[in-house]
Amino acid sequence: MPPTITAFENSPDRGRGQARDMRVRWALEEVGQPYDVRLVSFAAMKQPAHLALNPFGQIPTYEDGDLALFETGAIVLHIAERHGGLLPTDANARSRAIAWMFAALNTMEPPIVELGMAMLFERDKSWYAERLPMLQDRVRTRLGELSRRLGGADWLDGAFSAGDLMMVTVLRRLNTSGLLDEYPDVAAYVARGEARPAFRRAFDAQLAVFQAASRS
Ligand SMILES: N[C@@H](CCC(=O)N[C@@H](CS)C(=O)NCC(=O)O)C(=O)O
Repeated sequence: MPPTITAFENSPDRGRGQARDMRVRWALEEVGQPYDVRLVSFAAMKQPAHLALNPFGQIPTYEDGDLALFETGAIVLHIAERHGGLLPTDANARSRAIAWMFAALNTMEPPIVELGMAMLFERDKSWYAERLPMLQDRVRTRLGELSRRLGGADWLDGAFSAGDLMMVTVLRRLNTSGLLDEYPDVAAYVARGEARPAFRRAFDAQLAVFQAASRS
């Protein structure tokens, strides 16, 4: 039996591949592991059956035999550890790739999510215009640091790894902010990730879900 992941039945991102099941789909595609998808509604995500898989009532989850996981970091790491192709074999390089996964989730993603939330939900608030530049600058700081570290390299640390996969999915959340355009090398890094055949397959699969939901 292939592993089963959960994803939005009707993703609020309208198939743009911003929902976090995209990370897990991409990782599974990179390692060539077929998978099943169970689509869930917002209401179902808050019901006991889903809460047993993810206590926070979120997607994605991952089930494989008697293992159930939540949190994309843990799921992608699990996939990368059990299949070749997403983590280097050298022990130190492997640890560095995992460090980049944590950096994507713990250092890059928080200010990016904060900005995204404000742009989505605070536009009509009196403080929005004043707060926005501060949120943008926090993201710019991280993008500048990342750009300096990339230093024109294709990937963060040698060959493409789960660290890049996680970083690219986090950076893609900036697609509508215009901020990536200010860092052409980071934008090119994201584009390199998006050009990978495994990314395309994952993207098309989640887009097909949205298109089917729109037709019904
Ligand atoms: N830290 C979690 C975040 C999961 C998350 O935020 N999932 C979103 C979709 S991308 C979700 O389920 N949102 C609906 C909700 O929180 O009710 C992870 O990386 O798995």
